[in-house]
Amino acid sequence: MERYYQPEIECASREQILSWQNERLVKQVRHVYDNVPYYRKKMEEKGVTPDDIRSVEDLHKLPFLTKADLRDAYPYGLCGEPLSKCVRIQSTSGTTGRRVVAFYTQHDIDLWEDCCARAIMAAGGTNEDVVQVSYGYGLFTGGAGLHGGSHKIGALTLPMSSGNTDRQIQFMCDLGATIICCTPSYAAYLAESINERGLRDQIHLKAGIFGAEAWTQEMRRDIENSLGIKAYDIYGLTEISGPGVAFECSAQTGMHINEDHFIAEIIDPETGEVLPEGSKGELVFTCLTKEAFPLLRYRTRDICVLTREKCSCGRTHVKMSKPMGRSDDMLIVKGVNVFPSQIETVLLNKGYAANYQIIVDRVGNSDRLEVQVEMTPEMFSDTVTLITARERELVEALKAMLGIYAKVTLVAPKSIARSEGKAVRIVDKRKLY
Ligand code: DLL
Repeated sequence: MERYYQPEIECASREQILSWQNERLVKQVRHVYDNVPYYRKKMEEKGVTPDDIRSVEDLHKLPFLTKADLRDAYPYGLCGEPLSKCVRIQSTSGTTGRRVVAFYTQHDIDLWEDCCARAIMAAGGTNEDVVQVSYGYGLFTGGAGLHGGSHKIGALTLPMSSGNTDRQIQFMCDLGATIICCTPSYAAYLAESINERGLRDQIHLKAGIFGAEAWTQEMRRDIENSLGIKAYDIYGLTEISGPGVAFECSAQTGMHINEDHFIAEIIDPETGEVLPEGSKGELVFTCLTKEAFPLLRYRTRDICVLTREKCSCGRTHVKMSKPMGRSDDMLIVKGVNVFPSQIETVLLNKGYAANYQIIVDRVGNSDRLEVQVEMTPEMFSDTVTLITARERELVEALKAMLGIYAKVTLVAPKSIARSEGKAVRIVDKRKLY
């Protein structure tokens, strides 16, 4: 079991980590150049050869990969191994209508599951735990990744997948699940359902591992309080394997990126320039150990900050902040940049649950922003005057946060459709993309 908390790797010195990265990068660039004609062409276009890449210092010479490249090369164009060596594909949920298909050899699956095992151990998991995996199984990486990680640490694994909330709660109670893995929005829904049924004292959860979508510190506190657990963030993306690329430790101050497998950079999303540590920008990953889908300098579109401050948990791997939005789905309303997480922060600070929808529309040439928010059951019996006053209060708070007017509509409890996977927070009727 100790194999999956690997202090010799997770707490290694910066020099040691760099030396692994240098050696692996050189090997990986050669592997990609020799086996992925699509990327070789991109290197040639930029006038770079594998001989130019001698260490991490040379990384900036390599061309970026973007989702557009994945689309162009779909389905096999970025695969670095013969199909006879590949044993699995996973795919994105395709909410944007553009599917990503990633390939894995058995070695890739093994390393991916190691990363997820590290995440579960960092959340206090051991082989004594009962881990309920309520991320979707199937093409989505959430179920498969956490399932594999849970097996690796020898925990009893409940492969629930998402949905069927009654059964989730029954198994959670009957089998004494101690760790739950799901999206934060589903965790909030489960918490609501458990408390409604008066079953809070029948659950034995101690921790939750939540990711795959943006969630705020306020939402973390809400889930922690309503379930009596510690809630850990986990990050990843299908292109770079899935969950476990980065995960939170007991410090809960950012997610350690598994630097023995991935090099992280922060770039200016407009210019592509590499930014100094501590800057806010777009996260870019280079896979060091993957065989079948070895993406180099992949632009995630996630906006965040990297820090190397000493962590109280002892891990030395660089930490990424929670993504603060995406460079591609950030809303621009009336010319102002709006991150859904800002709106969520206001709502949770004002005592609402994270059940809301942001609707953007265009009337004539003018953008209209509306936030529909569910009232709490207590508020629902309030007078119309009181409800109007609450709406006005939210309008003011949102204006202070965003700098623009947003219409606020308080709607009945439970009237916004619940999600078993990623919540649909934004309805952009302008169709600008
Ligand atoms: O969401 C992988 C995953 C599964 C991560 C389970 C964590 C837990 P995709 O469907 O490819 O993969 O979506 C990747 O989701 O680029 C981020 O924008 C967002 N995302 C993932 N984790 C987080 C997180 C999975 N912890 C995209 N916080 C990424 C905020 C996240 N956003």
